[in-house]
Amino acid sequence: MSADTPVPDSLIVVSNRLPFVLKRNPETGKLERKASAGGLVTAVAPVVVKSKGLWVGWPGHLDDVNEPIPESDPNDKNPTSGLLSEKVVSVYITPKDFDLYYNGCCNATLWPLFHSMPERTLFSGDNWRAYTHANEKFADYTIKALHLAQKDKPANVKPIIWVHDYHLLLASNWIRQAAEDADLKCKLGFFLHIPFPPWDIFRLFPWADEVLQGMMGNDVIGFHIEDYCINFIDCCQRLLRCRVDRKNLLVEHGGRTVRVRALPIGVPYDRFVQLAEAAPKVMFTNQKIVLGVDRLDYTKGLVHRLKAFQRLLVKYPEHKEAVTMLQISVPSRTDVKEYQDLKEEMDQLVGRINGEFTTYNWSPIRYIYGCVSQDELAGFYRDSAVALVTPLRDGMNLVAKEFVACQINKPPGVLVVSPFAGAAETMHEALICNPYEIDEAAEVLHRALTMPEDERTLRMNYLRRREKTNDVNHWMRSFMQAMGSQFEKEEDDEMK
Ligand code: GDG
Repeated sequence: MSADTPVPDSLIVVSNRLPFVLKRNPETGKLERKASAGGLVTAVAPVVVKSKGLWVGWPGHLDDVNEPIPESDPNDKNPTSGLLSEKVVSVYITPKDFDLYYNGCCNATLWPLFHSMPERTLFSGDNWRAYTHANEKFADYTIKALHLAQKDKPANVKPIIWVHDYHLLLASNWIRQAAEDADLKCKLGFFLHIPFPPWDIFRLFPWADEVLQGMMGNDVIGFHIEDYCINFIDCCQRLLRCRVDRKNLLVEHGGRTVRVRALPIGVPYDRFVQLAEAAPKVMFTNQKIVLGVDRLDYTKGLVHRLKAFQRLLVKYPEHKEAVTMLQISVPSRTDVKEYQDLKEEMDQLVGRINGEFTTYNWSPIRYIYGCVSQDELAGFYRDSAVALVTPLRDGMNLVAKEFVACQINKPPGVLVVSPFAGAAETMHEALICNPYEIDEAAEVLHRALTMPEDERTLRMNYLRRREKTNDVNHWMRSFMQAMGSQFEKEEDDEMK
């Protein structure tokens, strides 16, 4: 948290998962708490702690729901360590309901639909009902948190409730209504971490109106980029018949005005620089590394990326034995069939490409299906010649930004970004590559691998400067400011 981050009266964060993972130690039988090192938690948790706020979320499947959440290790320097168990509100959902809500509606329906992939989208009434039910539960627990946050505080305290992501699109409206009924004051904000699709895709969802009404419970809604804001405003106008102001990004609904804002997320830049400074040199190869780092997800364009690399080796054989592709694929949503199929496809493709090109002392692709430590990751970011960030669709993409932060070597490497990632909106000096055009993608990769040093340096300097300024603390600050000014300027917001 930076010194000038506005600290609200009390910040209540609501997200699908709590900001740490609980695991039972098989030897002691005790629950243990493992911190999350993600940028979101790093930026947000200290503000929750400082504002004496709370975090509402699902703790994982627990056999005994009355078992207390363990405290973190007092020597632990992680950002959630000040988040004591009484500052955490656990949302309990039965395993069966959680499966329909999370694997079903969230990951088999909303995820592909919001990434504009309707052919992968499963429409199921049962899943939707479980989603509705889960959102009601999250809303109930948030109201409990609001009671706790206001206990022993002056009557004029107005906590900020900040709801995150596509898992909780409906919760805000119920929170608002229940808070009003109980005469509890609060401000409500929402941030969507994935794209908001265009109207023509969004309207395919049979319960599209309900989703929009749920979101309308907020005072401020943040998206990564302006395109998503415009898509959302379009949907409100066309499906809910709201009055909208596109210039000022305002939507009027039920006598209230909701502010829509483009607030692009950043990364903990300084932390990645420190990790890159400390990481040992990557020793496994003396070839140039072309790096990919992704959750194993069909939106990330992994199959297209491998095919582009294969094409590069055919078109430009001079890269054989001179370049190695390192693809780190973190297992993700392994209960969902689409993800199991993708794993199968990737395993086969890696095998085919390696079979086609491997020589006595070189294999073109090193494929890690698993998670590496953040220290190790920083070393890979630093020592790679090219990072390929080529999703078919991506809300933002933090890997592009983390790579740039870790590029401390001179001369630096090259960032290649898909135009379909939110990151491409601001990372103007990256090489842009349409992942669907395999031939063209191979050309862009060749260009990146042969780019002169001075051009690499110039591009990387601009990229690094921008990401350092617009880091994750800047994002946090911008959201808090957007929330704060909502109430200072309430009267100005009324549309003429
Ligand atoms: C959603 C949106 C948006 C990856 N492999 C390892 C590892 N990672 C970390 C990276 C990065 C994170 O995972 C991935 O972040 P992304 O932004 O790329 O993607 P999503 O998970 O899909 O996130 C996305 C984001 O929310 C934030 O708003 O940018 O568009 O889809 O931080 O470093 N970390 C470690 N080992 C790995 O092997 N330690």
